[in-house]
Amino acid sequence: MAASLFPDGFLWGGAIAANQAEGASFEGGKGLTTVDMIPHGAHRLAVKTGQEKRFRLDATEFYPSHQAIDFYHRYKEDIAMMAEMGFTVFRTSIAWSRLYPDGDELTPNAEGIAFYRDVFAECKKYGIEPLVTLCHFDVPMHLVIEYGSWRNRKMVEFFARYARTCFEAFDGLVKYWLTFNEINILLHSPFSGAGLVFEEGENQEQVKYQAAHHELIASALATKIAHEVNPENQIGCMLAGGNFYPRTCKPEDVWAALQKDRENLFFIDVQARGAYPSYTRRVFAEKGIVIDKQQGDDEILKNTVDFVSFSYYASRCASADMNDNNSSAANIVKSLKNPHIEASEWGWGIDPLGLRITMNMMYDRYQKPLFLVENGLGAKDEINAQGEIVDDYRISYLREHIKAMGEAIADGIPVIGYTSWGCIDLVSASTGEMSKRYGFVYVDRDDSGNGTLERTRKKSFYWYKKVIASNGGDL
Ligand code: BGP
Repeated sequence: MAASLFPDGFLWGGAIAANQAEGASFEGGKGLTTVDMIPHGAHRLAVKTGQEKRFRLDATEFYPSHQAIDFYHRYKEDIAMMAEMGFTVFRTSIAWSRLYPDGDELTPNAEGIAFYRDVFAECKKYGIEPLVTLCHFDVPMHLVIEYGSWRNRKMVEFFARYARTCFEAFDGLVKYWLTFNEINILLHSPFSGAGLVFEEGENQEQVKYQAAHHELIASALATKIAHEVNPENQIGCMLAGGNFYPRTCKPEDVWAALQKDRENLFFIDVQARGAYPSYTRRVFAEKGIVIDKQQGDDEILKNTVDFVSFSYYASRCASADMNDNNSSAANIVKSLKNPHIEASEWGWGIDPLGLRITMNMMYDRYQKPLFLVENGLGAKDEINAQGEIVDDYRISYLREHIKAMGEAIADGIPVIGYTSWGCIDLVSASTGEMSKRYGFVYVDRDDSGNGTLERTRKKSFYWYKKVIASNGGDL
């Protein structure tokens, strides 16, 4: 067995999100959220990107988030399986609308608080540290309809109230928090990312960046509040990560890749360094963007995060002549195909060295501890005649990425932990399907919502258990 590159106390675990796992969308006083309006099927993309307005549920359509994998009723069984693998961290999110069904109430829904207290206490029972995202693609629909979601400054107040409620109600149970999941996805999938729906003819870039400003202010305020409630709280930002490579060494391609990286890193530049980066002046001017800032905003933004978290599935590739016809989405962000690497069935480039490159770049840039909070391979699993799921492809993907993360640690980067995505199978955010699976645990449910929901350990379950037991030494 090779010596472990991981420090003592490194947190090992997995990640899920409320809207992709809990189901029970109409229980416990929960209000409807953006993701509850995103149907499975032909209209999915148009709704997700804010090009099609859907403020009402169509009874003939199927909404995967409404039932998901029923984590809401089965969390004890599920967390016990995570404990069996030896998890020391479990990432999930709080559904904002379980605590504030409409989002703009003054007092929270006690049933929602009780549910999450139970979930976090269950984790603690096994010595698992919860890592909790405050908003993972699920803005309460009432806030979208009444206020236009994050395009409206009022959202800052609603979010700050919700965040304070969480920090106070779960104090002593939760120490690690993330404000917005993949905050940069707001630019690429504006409705699922931030509840934005566009009016005809408006400058969508202006709307997106104004909404981004409001989220950045809300995130900084939440960070401030978290530290006031308990100085032990550790707050992270969260980026849909993955560096852009230039398609060739032509200077124009290198410049294009740098611009693409900046487009995503802009958010973390603000959250981790505490101010708008200087390059935004020119970029905003060229796009006709004028940010409406309030007095005091620059001060608020100085409340920087304690650590930088990110998802990494694939590296990306850009060129000067990149356009909608020659690029496709790899984890929502458009990228050219990279001829030097293999890709998953969904075209996401598989690139473990890209993870090491991304981590080195991020640490060079931010000098804050990193936390890899999503990584994994979406794949179609088969159950064999013996009733087993032999997912060697998943093991091999994870092994290579964990190795690359180990190398990044050996490069001198402090890394808090690793939560692989979808440790139990759940609904895919991009496709809305169950058949794109990430889990160590198989869930019997198909793309139309049929199945017993029974849980089965895959081969990767036993492999990951061994990885954790050896602190990453036995891969
Ligand atoms: C990220 C999201 C997750 C998750 C993951 C995998 O963008 O934060 O919610 O779903 O990607 O993506 P997908 O489910 O589309 O395969």
